[in-house]
Amino acid sequence: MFDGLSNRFSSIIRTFQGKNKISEKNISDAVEEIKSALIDADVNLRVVRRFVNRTMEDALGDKVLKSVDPGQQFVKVVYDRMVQLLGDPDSQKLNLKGPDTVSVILMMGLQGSGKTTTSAKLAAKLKADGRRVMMAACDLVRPAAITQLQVLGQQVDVPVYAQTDTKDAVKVAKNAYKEAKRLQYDVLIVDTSGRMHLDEEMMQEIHNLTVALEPDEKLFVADAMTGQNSVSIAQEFEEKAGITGIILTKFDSDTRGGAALSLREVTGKPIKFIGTGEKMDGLEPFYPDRMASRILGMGDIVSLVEKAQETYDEEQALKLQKKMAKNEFDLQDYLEQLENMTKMGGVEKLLEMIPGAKGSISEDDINKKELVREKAIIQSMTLTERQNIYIIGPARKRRIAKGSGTSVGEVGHLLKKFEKMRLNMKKLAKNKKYQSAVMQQLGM
Ligand SMILES: Nc1nc2c(ncn2[C@@H]2O[C@H](COP(=O)(O)OP(=O)(O)OP(=O)(O)O)[C@@H](O)[C@H]2O)c(=O)[nH]1
Ligand SMILES: [Mg+2]
Repeated sequence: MFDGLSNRFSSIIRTFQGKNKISEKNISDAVEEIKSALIDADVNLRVVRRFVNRTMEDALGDKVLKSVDPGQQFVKVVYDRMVQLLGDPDSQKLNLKGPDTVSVILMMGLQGSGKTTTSAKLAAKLKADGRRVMMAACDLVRPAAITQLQVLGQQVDVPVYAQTDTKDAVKVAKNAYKEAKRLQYDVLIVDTSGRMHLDEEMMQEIHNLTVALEPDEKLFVADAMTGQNSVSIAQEFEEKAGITGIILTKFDSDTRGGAALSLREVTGKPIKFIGTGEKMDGLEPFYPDRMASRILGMGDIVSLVEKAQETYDEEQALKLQKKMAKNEFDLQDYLEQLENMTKMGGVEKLLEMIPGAKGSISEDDINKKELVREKAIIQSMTLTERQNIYIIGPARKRRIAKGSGTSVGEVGHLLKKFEKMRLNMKKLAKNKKYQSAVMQQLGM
């Protein structure tokens, strides 16, 4: 994806790098090049025009032409505009309710766009985030659809609600919701049948589903290969059902990228995830900034972005420290840290990351098996339990132990250990000397 576009962009950009004098003519030539590159990538014409006009506006101002490093500034203008075109970093996250209510995610889109596969991928992802997820098989049109979802559900170890005694998708969805509520799941992902936007009856069904379920997220699943065609289809779905976000599948395919670059601008809805393969781990959050640097094919941009990322980590660390000082550090935070550690691949690194951890957790406390067990235990808790361990009485302990394949004793052990750790952290985080050390460590 984006190979062609990226080649064009990097050659345009290369001519600007290091140039310390550029003219208006240079800029308008470059923008003209960008325009034709975008059109060749099958980007919606209206979107191209807007992008080009805005880039021109920014680029012709004093900010670029009179700056010390106009080449670099121009590149930054293009980059910023590209990020903006792709979305807003704050709207990428799913909007789900708290864990004590069932949040509903409705998947919709054309036939074969990837709804069923993506439902299971998303279920796996949310489960890994500690959510209790169930799926509902509401494609009652294609004969094998229910089995397909069940097979995928088994693969990712997420239960599937299905009914073979009716063709009424709304009825199944409502029953699934009741069942999810009864069994205390907190996310219900509803797979629906593929529908042509021209089929009135099918579009009415998706409308009825949205009315019956009042979904928290209505995700339009679009195949990146359909190019800018998907734009008009998305608009139809928006009219009939409302869209809260877009998932672009088959990003791993060899398409020119037009859909990715057009959908957000035309619909105003964020692209939340991209599908990057047929397997269950082929789903990634969509980051406008990273995608922009990929499209622009630029290393410099990447380092710029990495710098920003560092600041983010610093902010996180400070936030965490504040929480600790107030004794608000909870099991959910702890779980996130455990997950960070798995990502970064080292206990040492983690201890450096959590202000206070190095002193308060002795390193022999941390052995790998125990961490895996702890993660499982916390994942079997509801978010409320993670936020307030004091509500965990004997009955909850039994449930958590059962859910995580551990014993009540092990659950109790984790709770005790966590309490002690938190107390130590609080003491440490309140210590003035320590605070200034943290600040210094963060370079502030
Ligand atoms: N390469 C690749 N293939 C994908 C991706 N997502 C889905 N697929 C494939 O696309 C095909 C259709 O996927 P489904 O999940 O069945 O699509 P659907 O929208 O549920 O289809 P209908 O229920 O028939 O409307 C399958 O062969 C999937 O493996 C992706 O991100 N990358
Ligand atoms: Mg399907």
